[in-house]
Amino acid sequence: MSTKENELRVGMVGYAFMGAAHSQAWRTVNRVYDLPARARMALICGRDSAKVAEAADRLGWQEHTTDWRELVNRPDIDVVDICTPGDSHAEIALAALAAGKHVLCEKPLANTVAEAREMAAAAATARAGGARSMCGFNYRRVPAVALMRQLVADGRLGEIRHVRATYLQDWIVDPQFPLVWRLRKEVSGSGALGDIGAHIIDLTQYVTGQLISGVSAVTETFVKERPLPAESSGLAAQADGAGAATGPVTVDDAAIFVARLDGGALATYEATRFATGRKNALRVEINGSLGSVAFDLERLNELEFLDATRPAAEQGFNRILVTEAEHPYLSAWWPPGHIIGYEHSFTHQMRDFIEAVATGVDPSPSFDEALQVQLVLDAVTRSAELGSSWAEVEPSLA
Ligand code: SOE
Repeated sequence: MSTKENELRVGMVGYAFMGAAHSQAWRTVNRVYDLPARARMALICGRDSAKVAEAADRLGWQEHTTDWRELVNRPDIDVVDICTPGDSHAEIALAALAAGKHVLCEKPLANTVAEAREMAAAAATARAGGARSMCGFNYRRVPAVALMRQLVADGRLGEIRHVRATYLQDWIVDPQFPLVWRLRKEVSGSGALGDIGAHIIDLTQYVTGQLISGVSAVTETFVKERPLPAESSGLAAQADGAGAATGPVTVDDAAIFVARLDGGALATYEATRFATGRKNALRVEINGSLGSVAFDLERLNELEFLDATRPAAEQGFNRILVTEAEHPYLSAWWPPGHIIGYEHSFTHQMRDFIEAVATGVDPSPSFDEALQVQLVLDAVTRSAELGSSWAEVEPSLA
């Protein structure tokens, strides 16, 4: 904390969907949680000066700029929060770490393994000087997901045998949906695989404590050419009108793979933007020798738990309503039974980040952990390119 005692001055780069989600969390976190430091929304950065000025006003940032280099080098900024597309993560994070800032970077960490390795190495160097870094896999911070992890860690599931994870969306089923940045490899690194597949990879590894060691994968790009967008916008983009010029889709629309986990479990993963009717359907089921758990993001205040040690007559999946003070993250929120939503996962993420930074502890997922997810993405891509042949996940310490 370089400025006022117990204050972390945040500079955020990006103001679209993730920028708005992070702003909401920075605004809320100290109002809900009693933390050793207070986050100040000091400076927001974006390419378009009129739009970033409007975003600063709407989202609650004190100042705005169009120059991210100014942001990372300003002595009064303690934390750099990166909410841009993947093609700028590495450059901004490396500059911020070199300037001694704490860094929070959206997922996936980078567009390539080489970039992710460089970022993890820079994070290790910066750590020696007291700068902390974390990657924003926000779904870890859904209370029901954290509870799943606790149940596994407490041995309630016994030996983990199966992991079944799907993340299904449908926002590009229409072939007229334009060629937004998420569909261009040079900007996003990959398609459904890195955007939503990365979430279920991180989530399942976090919950089970086991890492994916190898995969066999298929990927597909169903719609290979799309109209160019009116402007390079996000999920709600419009095409540039009838007869618009088109361009090639250079990422996967869907990625499906089987995997082995290093603790002995077998796993299946499916990430797609073509699951017609499924909007943001992240589901995970884990089966162990003593029980099973199932989570569905569309019912995020619930967790299904089967305890196979109970008498046969009482067997069956129980619905735990994850809304109680005894559950992770929830004692600071509402009275018993009052539900929370998507945005709370980001508030919880900021809570853990602030606490770690203020107490000099490494937050998780670290850049090392995010590099490991990147190595899984890479193995999936290699396997798919080689007709689904088995691909080992490279070790992070290569
Ligand atoms: C778009 O697919 C997206 O917004 C992802 O980028 C997010 O990480 C995910 O949380 C929701 O879907």
